[in-house]
Amino acid sequence: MVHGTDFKINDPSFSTKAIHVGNEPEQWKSLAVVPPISLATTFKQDSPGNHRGFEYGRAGNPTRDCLERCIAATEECKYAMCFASGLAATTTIAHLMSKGDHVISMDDVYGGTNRYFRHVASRMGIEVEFVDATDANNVAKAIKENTKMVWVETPTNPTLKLVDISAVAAVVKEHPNIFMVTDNTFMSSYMQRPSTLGSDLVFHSCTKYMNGHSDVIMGVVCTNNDTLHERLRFLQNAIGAVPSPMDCYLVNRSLKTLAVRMEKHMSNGLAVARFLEDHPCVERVIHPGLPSHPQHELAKRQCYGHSGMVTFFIKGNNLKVSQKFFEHIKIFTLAESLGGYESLAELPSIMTHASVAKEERERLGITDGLIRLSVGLEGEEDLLNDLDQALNKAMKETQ
Ligand code: P1T
Repeated sequence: MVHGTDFKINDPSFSTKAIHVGNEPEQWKSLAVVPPISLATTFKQDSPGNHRGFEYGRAGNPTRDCLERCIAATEECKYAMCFASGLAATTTIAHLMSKGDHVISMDDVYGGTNRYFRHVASRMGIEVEFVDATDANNVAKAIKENTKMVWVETPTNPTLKLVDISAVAAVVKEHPNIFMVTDNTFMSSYMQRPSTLGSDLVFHSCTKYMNGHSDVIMGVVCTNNDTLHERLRFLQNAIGAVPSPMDCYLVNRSLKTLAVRMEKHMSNGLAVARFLEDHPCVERVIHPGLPSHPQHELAKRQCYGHSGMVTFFIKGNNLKVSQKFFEHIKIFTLAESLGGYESLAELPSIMTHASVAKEERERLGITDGLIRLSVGLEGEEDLLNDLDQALNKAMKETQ
């Protein structure tokens, strides 16, 4: 584990599962060590309705099946179901509800999740209420007769607030009709496993760390709950927002290096956070691994470490200075998304969270001077030097 941190000790068998579960050569006649990409959309039946596990590609596909079994193992879950994007997974989860149901969502979530709840789910008669779930009491207070789902994201995108998963799960468990979903995207299954803390469903945008190469859009939902699994498996086929076999192959391939990638994301991310904390052109740095993070103790109790996500407020905290910073970065690339091997930087107020109303952004602290970094796997010194020169130039040119 990275120098100077004392997060929970991780499962020493994590990589063994990520490499082998669902990838057993014995499942193929050829004994292929790497699962084949099965492009077939349909599968021969022995007699009508009598098949050997696969019938039609939307309902099930051998390459997707390998990936789903592998992800389930990394999340310590019985089941995983993959979707064509993170938002396709969100949409499918939302179909677990009916008109008139009430949803409690963490107030600080990915802009697209916020947009889906506010402008899509709500138009289908689902009532969505946003609360600050950093305090589990706020969730308890918001529960109503018709509450069906509690949705949390931790750490949040982009302000890196933490939700105490066990505390919220304890509130939810008092109400047998309510299920809890945890968006684990910012951590990957290597750094945090919400099902072990009581979350009924675990969600990822696999587009991020789980794939880690910025070349696949995909989502996944994991669970140990047989009833939720059965319904979601039905919806996966009935709604049909499934990923392609090629994408399933790529994400399955990427999981083999998840542990080593995450360790390096964490060490580079912490080096960047510590560097920025001492930089004269930075107002404040947010990183759960820093003692200055208000929920540092919770982070150490809940997580096995942190990813490469670092958020900071540039000095001046305005658009002019952040725009100059983005003009000068060279190794960091100005782009949306996160979790890939390459370092990215973005301005949530104008990019990933532009769909969140201005007043709401201001209340959450998503200002024009809040810069989000997805620290990649490049050389640490190169990353620090790049940030240093871009910050210094941004300051000089705006004074
Ligand atoms: O992009 P997609 O695979 O559909 O996943 C949506 C999503 C869900 N949850 C979290 C926490 C996310 O960060 C995302 C996607 N986020 C970005 C594209 C971004 O740059 O923040």
